[in-house]
Formats: sequence, structure tokens, C-alpha cells
Amino acid sequence: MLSRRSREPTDFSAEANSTHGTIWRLSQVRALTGKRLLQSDSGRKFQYMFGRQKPADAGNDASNKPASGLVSRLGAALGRTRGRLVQGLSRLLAGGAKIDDALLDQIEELLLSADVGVAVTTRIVEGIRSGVKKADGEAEDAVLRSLEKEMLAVLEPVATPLEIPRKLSRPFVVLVVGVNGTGKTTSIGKLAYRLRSEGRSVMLAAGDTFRAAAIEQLKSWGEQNQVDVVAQHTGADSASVVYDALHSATSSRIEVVIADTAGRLHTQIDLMEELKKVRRVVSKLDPEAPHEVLLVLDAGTGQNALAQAIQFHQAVGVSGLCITKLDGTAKGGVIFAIAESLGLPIRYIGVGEGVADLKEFDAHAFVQALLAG
Ligand SMILES: Nc1nc2c(ncn2[C@@H]2O[C@H](COP(=O)(O)OP(=O)(O)OP(=O)(O)O)[C@@H](O)[C@H]2O)c(=O)[nH]1
Ligand SMILES: [Mg+2]
Repeated sequence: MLSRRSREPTDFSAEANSTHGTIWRLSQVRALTGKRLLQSDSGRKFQYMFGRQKPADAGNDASNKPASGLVSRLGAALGRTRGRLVQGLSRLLAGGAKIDDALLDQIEELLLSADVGVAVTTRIVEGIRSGVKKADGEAEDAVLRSLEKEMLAVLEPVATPLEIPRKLSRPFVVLVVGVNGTGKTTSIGKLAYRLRSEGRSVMLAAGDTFRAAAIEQLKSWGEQNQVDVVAQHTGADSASVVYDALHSATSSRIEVVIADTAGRLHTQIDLMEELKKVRRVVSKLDPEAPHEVLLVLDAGTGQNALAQAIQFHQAVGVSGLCITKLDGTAKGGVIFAIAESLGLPIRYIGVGEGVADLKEFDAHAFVQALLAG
């Protein structure tokens, strides 16, 4: 299980120069990766590679009922995906259409066109088939009810919010990773805003040192949220920037450090090696850090997002996902494929470019918003 990441002893020596001139020699460190998990399961299907999280709030009681304001805000953002799915379904079911194999085939095509993925589509269509058989009354209602049930069954187990405990003796470190352009820096800005609104103290680390613009972008989010940003010059060692931030946050008793990282490197240095080094160096200051490795995936990239998740998880052990740009795509159904295939907790979704457009992932609100009107 990801929440209990395997720790493997790794032999290596590494050095990182912090701005204080400290040299860190790491003779034997436990690298926090899920490699063994992946290797031992290599012959199996995706969904078993990552294990499954138990639903935090499984069940259908009243506490699962999402706030109507959230549902309508999400509904507006998910308009393009909803348009494809629900309007497509309404067309198929118009005029009391008979639910037969031909219609189920068309529903299958519709789901696939929204990037829901083959496994989940098959599961949903089978659910509809048996739901409709059992139902008496309107076929359209039976289809929608089955659809909702099956969608929730896929999403609920991964709707696990990121819990940052209060009164920690050391800062909680969130390392944000992902390929370039997925929305890492923007999501960090939005997350800082969320945490500040909850009264938490936050510090940002400009770990993407490859572009001056990346550092400036993070500084601007810091200013907007009145949050300090620890940065060095372009080309500096990313691990040393994050180390400095954690060092400084610890002495200032800051609760949360969020570290940005590069999505692409322009040199021969391998991105994954750099991220591994960040992990190692940070864990010298606090063996529990980073407490969260948040992988940012762009929903618009569809099935590519799955491949990215596997690569990052193998390298640095991902503990949560943030799925962005759900507002700009008709392929938002990919969230089902991601949930089913990876079993990784989905912490947040990005539904716009504004500071308040990062939502904690709520499976019920999401499905309701998707199927509404
Ligand atoms: N519509 C929409 N745009 C988003 C969302 N999240 C990020 N973006 C936009 O996506 C673009 C890239 O975002 P960045 O945050 O710079 O992405 P990054 O992953 O940091 O990129 P690199 O630093 O190049 O690796 C920006 O124009 C953001 O405004 C979202 O949820 N919805
Ligand atoms: Mg960035």
C-alpha cells in the first residue's frame, strides 16, 4: 500500500551543498520508493500494482451528501465532459429507447470517447446491464442510477483527502512532482491559498531551478498568498533549495512546506535522479519527510497520465494525485481510468486557473456534477 511505502536500504554516497555551506554525506539512506511493490507485481495488471486504498468515507449515508454549491461549481467546470457524456446519453435514451445490446454498445462508445478507459467502461456497462434488468420503471432512470452507482464504486475508494495534522513538531513537507506544464506551480499557489484560508502557516520552496520564470512564478504566488518563498539562483541544486526551505521552516515553526520541482530538465541530468536526490536530502533533516509526494496530472493528456504516474511512482513513490485542467477538456472521464488503474489517493482536482479553483476531491460531488442536467 502506498500509505505504507516500502523502504529499501540503498547504498550510495551523495553530497548536496546548502547555501549555508554544509556538506551532507549520506552513506546509507533508505530510499522511499515503491519499486519493490512494482517489481514483485510486474506480471499483473496495473490496478494491482499500486494496491487499493480503503474508502475514507465509504457508504451512502447522509454524511456523503455533497454541498449543493460545490456540485454546481463543479458542474460548471466539468461542462465539456458532462456535455459529451450526459447529452450523449440523453440522445441515446430519448423517446423511451429500448435498452438492448445495440444501445449498450453505444453507451460503451460514449464512455470510451470521454477517456473513461476500457476496464471501467466494461464495468459500468455490465453494471447498467444488470441494473436495468432488475429495475422496473423508466429505463432511462435505471441507466442513470446504474451509471451513478458504478462511477461512485470506482471513485469512492480513492477519494482520500490529504490530512495534515495540527501541532506537528516539524513541518509537513509536500513534494510536488509531474511532467512539465501539468499545473504543478499553479496548484502549489492554489494549495497555499487553501491552507492559508484554513489558518495554516506555509512556506514555498522554488525547487524548479531550471528556469528563471519558474522561480518568479512561484514568488508571485507567494506574494499573492503572503507566504515566504525560499529560492536560489537559476541552475542551483534543487535538493539544496528544498533543504534550505525545510531548515528555515523548522526554525520559524512553519506548519507546511510545499516544494515545487522541475517538469523537464534541459541538461543531461535525469529528472527522476534529481527528484530522488531531493527525497534523500530532505529525509536527512526529517526521516518522515517528504510526508506527501503529490503527482500532478493534466486530465487533458488522457491515457498518457497513467504512464506518467507509473514512471513517477517507480522513481519517487507517489502518495497522492492532483488532477488538473478538468475544466478545459471533454476527456475528464480519464479520472475513472486513473482511479481504477492506479488506486492512488486523489487529493485534489484543478478546475480552473483561479486561486480558488483547486478542490478537495469529493467522489459524490464529482459524480453528481458530472451527471447533472
Ligand atoms: N484551465 C486550467 N488551467 C490550469 C489548471 N492548472 C494549471 N493550469 C494552467 O496550466 C498552465 C501550466 O501550469 P503551470 O503551473 O505553470 O505548470 P507546471 O507543471 O508548473 O509547468 P512547468 O513548470 O513547465 O513544469 C498555466 O497556464 C496554468 O494556468 C487548471 O486546473 N485548469
Ligand atoms: Mg512550474
